[in-house]
Amino acid sequence: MALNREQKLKAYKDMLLIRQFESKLPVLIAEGHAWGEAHQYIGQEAVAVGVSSALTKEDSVTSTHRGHGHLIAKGGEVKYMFAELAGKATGYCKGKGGSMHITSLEHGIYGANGMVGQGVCIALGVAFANKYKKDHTVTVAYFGDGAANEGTIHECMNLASILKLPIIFLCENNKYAITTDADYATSVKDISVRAAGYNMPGVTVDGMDIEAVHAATLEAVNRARAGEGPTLIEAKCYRFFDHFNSYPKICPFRYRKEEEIEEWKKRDPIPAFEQKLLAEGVAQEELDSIITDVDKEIEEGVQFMIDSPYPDMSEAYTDMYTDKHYTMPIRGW
Ligand SMILES: Cc1ncc(C[n+]2csc(CCOP(=O)(O)OP(=O)(O)O)c2C)c(N)n1
Ligand SMILES: [Mg+2]
Repeated sequence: MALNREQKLKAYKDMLLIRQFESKLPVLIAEGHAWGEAHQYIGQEAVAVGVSSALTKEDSVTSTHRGHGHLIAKGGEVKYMFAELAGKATGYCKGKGGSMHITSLEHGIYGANGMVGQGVCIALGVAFANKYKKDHTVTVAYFGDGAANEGTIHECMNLASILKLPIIFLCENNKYAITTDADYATSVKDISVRAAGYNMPGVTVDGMDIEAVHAATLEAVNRARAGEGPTLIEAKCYRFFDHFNSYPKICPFRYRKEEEIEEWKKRDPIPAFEQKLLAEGVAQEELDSIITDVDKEIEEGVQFMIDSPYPDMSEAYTDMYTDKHYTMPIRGW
């Protein structure tokens, strides 16, 4: 079923929230509020939002190192996300997960993942458990074009197929794995054709078009819920910025042409969707008020992050899966 008016406006808001969250992040890192690297999702918003618009709250997702958009699209609140990225006690993982391991089981997010491809293995376990419980939920395993060439993905697709697991393999083909062009590193033009090798449907969809992503995901969701097993969806998209925020500083090597970036930016999913909504009769004022709401949510989120405390020192070893015997004693603690 196509998105209705209310769902479309929600999707528009979610795409803007992701864009604004990701735009704010390098600023917060430069100002010393947040830590680490930011793998920005800017340019790919239509994928996460299109996928989540076909899921229910109970459905699950495993994410990647470029995972902020996946969590926001699944209902994550930006204030707890900012706090997490700043290592604050109020963050989704009490400040201990950070950008690349942010998790919120309440939203069905079984973690972002710094290990490329490994979220897919976790998704397989989640889907297996849910099939066993007969709860009719679906799990989406996000991975990139780079991850698509890792062995683990292929093992997971085979197992999911023979066990008919309710899982969607969602490949975000943004054309690059750090600096490696998918056209060079991948044996096929469309990654979706690999589905045939695992006896499951495979489809390539325009990842810059939120409604196209929604439609393809919904079909796969219906199939999974009906017990018919997995689907591979390849969403062709593009990241507008570099691999992570400070990447150009450590690697000035230009691996893509400015003209290519400009061409993709012309297909920016947000203005494209905005034009579509206006053509369908949504008033500019309504879109403006959504923009104002998003700006406010971001501003309040940043303030929440700044006002939040760091975790207490006594929390250093709680919620951790580290054997105390193998941790290094830290001087002065
Ligand atoms: C197992 C593993 N190998 C290598 C890396 C280093 N690494 C981090 S991101 C990345 C590229 C991933 O590309 P892709 O899957 O296309 O995701 P994208 O960054 O484009 O979203 C690599 C090689 C890693 N983190 N984990
Ligand atoms: Mg990629």
